[in-house]
Amino acid sequence: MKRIALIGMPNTGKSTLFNRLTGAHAKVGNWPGLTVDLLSAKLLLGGEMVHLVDLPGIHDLRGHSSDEAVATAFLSQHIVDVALVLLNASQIERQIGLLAQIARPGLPVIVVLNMADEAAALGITVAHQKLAEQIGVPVCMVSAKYGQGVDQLQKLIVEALHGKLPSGAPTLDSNALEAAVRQNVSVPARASHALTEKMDRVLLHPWAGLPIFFAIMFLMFEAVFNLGKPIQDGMAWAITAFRSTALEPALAALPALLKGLLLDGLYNGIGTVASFVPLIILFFLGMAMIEDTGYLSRAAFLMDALMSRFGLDGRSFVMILMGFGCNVPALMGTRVMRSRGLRFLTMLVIPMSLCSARLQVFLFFIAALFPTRAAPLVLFSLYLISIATAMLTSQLFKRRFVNSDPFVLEIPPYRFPTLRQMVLRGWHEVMHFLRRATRFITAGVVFVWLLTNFPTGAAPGGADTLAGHIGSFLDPVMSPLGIDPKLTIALIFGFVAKEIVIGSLAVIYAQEGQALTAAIAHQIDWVQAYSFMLFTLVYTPCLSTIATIRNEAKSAIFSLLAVAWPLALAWVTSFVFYQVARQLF
Ligand SMILES: Nc1nc2c(ncn2[C@@H]2O[C@H](COP(=O)(O)OP(=O)(O)OP(=O)(O)O)[C@@H](O)[C@H]2O)c(=O)[nH]1
Ligand SMILES: [Mg+2]
Repeated sequence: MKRIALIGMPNTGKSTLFNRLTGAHAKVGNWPGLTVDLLSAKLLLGGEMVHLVDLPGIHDLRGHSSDEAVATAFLSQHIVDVALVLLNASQIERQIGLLAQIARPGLPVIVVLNMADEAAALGITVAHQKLAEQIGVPVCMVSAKYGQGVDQLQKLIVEALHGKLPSGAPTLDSNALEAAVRQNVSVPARASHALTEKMDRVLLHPWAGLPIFFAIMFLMFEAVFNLGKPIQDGMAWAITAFRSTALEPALAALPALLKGLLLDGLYNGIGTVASFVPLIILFFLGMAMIEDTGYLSRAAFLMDALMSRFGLDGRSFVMILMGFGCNVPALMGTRVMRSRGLRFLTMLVIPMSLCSARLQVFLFFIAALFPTRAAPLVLFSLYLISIATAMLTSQLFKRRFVNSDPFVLEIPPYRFPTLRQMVLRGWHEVMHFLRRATRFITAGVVFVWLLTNFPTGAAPGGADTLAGHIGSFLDPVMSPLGIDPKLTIALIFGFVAKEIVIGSLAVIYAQEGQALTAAIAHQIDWVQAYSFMLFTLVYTPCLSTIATIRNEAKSAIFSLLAVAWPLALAWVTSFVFYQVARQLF
């Protein structure tokens, strides 16, 4: 199958074009360095199936960061049939140099000037036909985000695949290229993003910037919570109703044990986790707004000075924020860092980011034990503690992992997400949940069910079951934190995936929906709940996270540290909180 590669500098819209051409849902965001790995998808072009490959952004082919290495290794190891070189249409002069490096005899190249809409808004005009003639390579103006020019681009690709285009003019040297650009691209004397400048005067204000940032984050959490809670309640209600009206009658004839496994194990466990999915999607849409508008880059800028006191930098902060979604892509995102010390330190702190799987646990416990009014504040306090533990960790380890790379970040103009991008993003999150459900959650809840129901004869979930024995074995370590044996079992499974924590509570209590919330509220008070949440927040990240750390760091010792340190810190944090709070309340 023929192969087409998308090449360009970071943040030029490669992934957006990739999604546009293939209907895939690669992650897109207004942040340079979002794609750090190869993505490929098949697509039908002119009656032929071809592979389209989305590469991480590169500044030049001699780049030194791990994400650039992914791109250059791909280009040197694979045969590429057509190279689409993406340039930001409003920065052609700065980006054209890359074309000179990529073009080589025999390689058909198409220059794609993306973000034509932005260039037009800035008053930039490109005589792209003339430019194409002068440099001997086809040039196409597109707007990947809005779809303009994409048909034309597809036609060009088909022609290139059939050898109908001049392939790889051998003499594309950068001087000639720059001269051609000067002749054919006209930029008005003051091409500025007026709206961006206006907004940044407020949002990047020297002393108001940071408070505004935290206020925006808080408002976002509040909005997600207020919008999402009723939806989640509705889901929980529907899941309970489906069980009692349809499933129970349908399975009535099955043997009790099998029925227990299917209903109290699988259905309760997965149903309870699933009821949080709409809320999590809302949360991701909120994060996507912040990411896609370009505000994330501002956050990096605002936090850089503060972060550098802790041995990190603005990019590390952005990775921590990305970790609020899922730690795995955030860990991979550290590939843009050139300094090994900085990269390792950032990888050590990312697992402290309150990811969406932990968010489910917290939403559940907050709903069970705190009044609705207090809920957003309690949740926000956990986010702040998440950042604080990350800072504490980096403070303690910064001498071990020293940052040797100066921080340079280009701040992109504000861009507003389209409905299409939002829908793709929401869909991506649903798929993510389903993947984790098939990989971990199902097996986890079945396993918990076995532990809480065997040996037969013991009261399900009671002290004589296997789970009961494990729980009481660990009790001397966990009871000083106010964490009882049942919660301890849930935490053990949380090692695998944090989603299982809630799923396994549903199984352990053999309840779901409102009944489960009530059962837990009956068993523990808010101090215990908060201590449990603190432990869940900090302790060892899930299996996927550990595997990613192992893969990215390629060091067993570092991976061990990344598992052991959070576990120890979690214990101490919960212990201190619980012992102090017990004295006070
Ligand atoms: N206005 C406008 N914005 C665009 C266009 N194409 C992409 N964008 C936006 O530009 C930003 C970057 O897009 P991505 O597709 O993530 O860029 P990328 O080249 O894959 O970036 P890296 O993966 O970091 O190398 C996102 O906010 C997109 O929504 C376009 O044609 N017009
Ligand atoms: Mg990308």
